[in-house]
Amino acid sequence: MTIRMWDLAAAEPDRRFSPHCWRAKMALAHKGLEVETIPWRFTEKETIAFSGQGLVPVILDDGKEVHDSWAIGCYLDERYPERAPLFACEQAKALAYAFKFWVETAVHGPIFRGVVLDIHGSLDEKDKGYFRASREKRAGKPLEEIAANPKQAVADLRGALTPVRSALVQQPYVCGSAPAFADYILFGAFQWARAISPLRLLEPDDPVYAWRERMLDLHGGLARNAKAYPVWA
Ligand SMILES: N[C@@H](CCC(=O)N[C@@H](CS)C(=O)NCC(=O)O)C(=O)O
Repeated sequence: MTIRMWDLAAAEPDRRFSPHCWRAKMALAHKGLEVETIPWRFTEKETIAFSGQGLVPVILDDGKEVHDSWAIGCYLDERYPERAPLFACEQAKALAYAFKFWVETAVHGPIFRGVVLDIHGSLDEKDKGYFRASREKRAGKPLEEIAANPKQAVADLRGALTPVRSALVQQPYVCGSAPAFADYILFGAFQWARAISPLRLLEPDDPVYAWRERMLDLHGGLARNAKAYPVWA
């Protein structure tokens, strides 16, 4: 039975820009599972009320509801152990869990500062007020102030990526010779930016750029073929 997934969309229903939803979609593809994605807007809380909370991704797999991208990754490995693992062992899973929090602070932070106005500009009209109010409350300042220095945001991002860059000089994926969930965690952040903003985050001579190219090609070009801005050559 096809898995259903509620997936954050901009005004254009096929512009899917959530970093957390991208993790889940890449994980589902990694497992070779069929998924039907349902475009969802920030203010459509009632649509996912059955999950008992208000964030996406949410999946329904044969009547079983799972929300939160990390929980979805764990669920998929438990439910489908015969398919390619997202975590090679408990130790790899624990390390990926720590990596997730690093990505959400060191990587999501500067990307958000770089693309927040593009996000706002791309949203369905009914979402714009909610997005502005919730993000301004969280940051304690107007969106325009958060976005005041995109050059600095890009420089901060490139600096933050130093440890991952060093690893990617030696190995093709964060997880080694083949991609796994930690790669999808980091990649979700890049696909978030690429889906919503023309801001150039990486230079082509950056090993992280080459990694992103490999990630874009995975699973039949799932991410590359999604609606997005071009990756600069
Ligand atoms: N920890 C959650 C975070 C999910 C999350 O923050 N989702 C965002 C989209 S990227 C959302 O649904 N936001 C709705 C809102 O802000 O009201 C996960 O990893 O899935």
